[in-house]
Amino acid sequence: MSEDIYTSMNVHCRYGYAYIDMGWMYFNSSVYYISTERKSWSESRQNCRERGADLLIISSREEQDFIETLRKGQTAWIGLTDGDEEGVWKWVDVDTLIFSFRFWKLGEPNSYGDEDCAVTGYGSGPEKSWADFPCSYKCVWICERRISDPAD
Ligand SMILES: [Ca+2]
Ligand SMILES: [Ca+2]
Repeated sequence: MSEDIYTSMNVHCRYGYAYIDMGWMYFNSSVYYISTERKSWSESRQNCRERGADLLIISSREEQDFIETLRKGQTAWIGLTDGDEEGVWKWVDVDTLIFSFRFWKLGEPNSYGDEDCAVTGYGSGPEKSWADFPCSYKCVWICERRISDPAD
C-alpha cells in the first residue's frame, strides 16, 4: 500500500472523529446528526449541506433500526422526495437505488393534499414508520455523512 493511501486513510479517520467530537453518532461507516430545531425539508437539507453532509439515506434494515434509537420518538425528515415526479421516490443521493429498502407506514405515502417529502418516525410502529408530509412542514431532521467517502 502506498504512503499516499495511508495518508488518505488517516485523513478520513480523523474526519470521522471530528464529527463524533461534535456530537454526531457513528454507525456502520457513517456519522449522523439529529437537529434540535425544526425546519422545512429544503431548509433542513441546506443545513445538512452546510455541515458537510446531506439528509439521511436509509439503505438497510439495520440502519432503520439505528435511526429508531437516534430519533428518540421524534418525527424527522429523511432525504427522500417525490418532488420531481409524483409517486417516483428518489433519495437525495442519486447513486442509491430508488427501489432500495422502504419502510412506509401502512397507507403511506398518500400525497394527502400535496406531500412530496418523507419523514421517518410517523406513528408508533418502528418497523414501518415512513410517511410523506408537505415539504413546508417544520420537522427535526437527520443528516448523514459517509466517512468512507473521499474528502470533498
Ligand atoms: Ca407526493
Ligand atoms: Ca402522507
